[in-house]
Amino acid sequence: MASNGNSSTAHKPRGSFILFEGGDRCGKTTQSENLVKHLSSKGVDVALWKFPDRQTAIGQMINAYLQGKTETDDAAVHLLFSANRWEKRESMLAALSAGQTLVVDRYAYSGAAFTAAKGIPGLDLEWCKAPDKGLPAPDATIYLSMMPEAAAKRGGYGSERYEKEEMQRSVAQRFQDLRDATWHTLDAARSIEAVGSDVTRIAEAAIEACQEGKPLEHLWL
Ligand code: DGP
Repeated sequence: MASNGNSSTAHKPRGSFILFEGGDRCGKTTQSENLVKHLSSKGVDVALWKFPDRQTAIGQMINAYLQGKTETDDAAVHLLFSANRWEKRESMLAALSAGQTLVVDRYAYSGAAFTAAKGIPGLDLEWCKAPDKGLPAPDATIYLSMMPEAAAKRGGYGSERYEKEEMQRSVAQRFQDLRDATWHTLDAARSIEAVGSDVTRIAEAAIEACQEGKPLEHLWL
């Protein structure tokens, strides 16, 4: 159908890409779910996404690796995590341009931080960032900051591969190296409500900026 510019969707502003990052057990799942509920209740078209997406064929390989059922070369598994983001890129762009706000639980910053944290010669932060260059960039990155010791006390780490205090300390350091203009660090040791009210403020500002025409950017180019 030809557009005459009068269609109600012709100038629909794009959705906002709001990302949660942080170490394991920092409260990302709770905060991202609460944010989606809050935004939905305000009539915002919003969806919750999570990486890795363990449903795809690549995601199932990642899942087996995280659960210790398979051993995979560290560089190869890094590229699988990245491929898992690239395979979702088109649907991500389609949702955003249709006006849907995406609240995303982990993304390329986790990708770079977790592999670089292993300290493997050759797999430094720049190497780790390279495969994700050009992916859609978040409009706001909410980093939930928490001491790994405190995170471990929250019911303890589970049995997955990276859920160990020493690894989490190293991951936290790498996240600091990845901070950029989208970054908002929140003290995640506070109550769910206190963190949540900061999250709401940041997310609403990001959504407003997109409604006012802020262009979507691309990672690390
Ligand atoms: P989660 O489903 O959020 O608990 O994530 C699973 C684990 O995988 C968690 O320890 C963080 C880690 N992780 C998430 N994304 C990546 C990635 O892109 N690369 C690597 N190496 N690890 C990741």
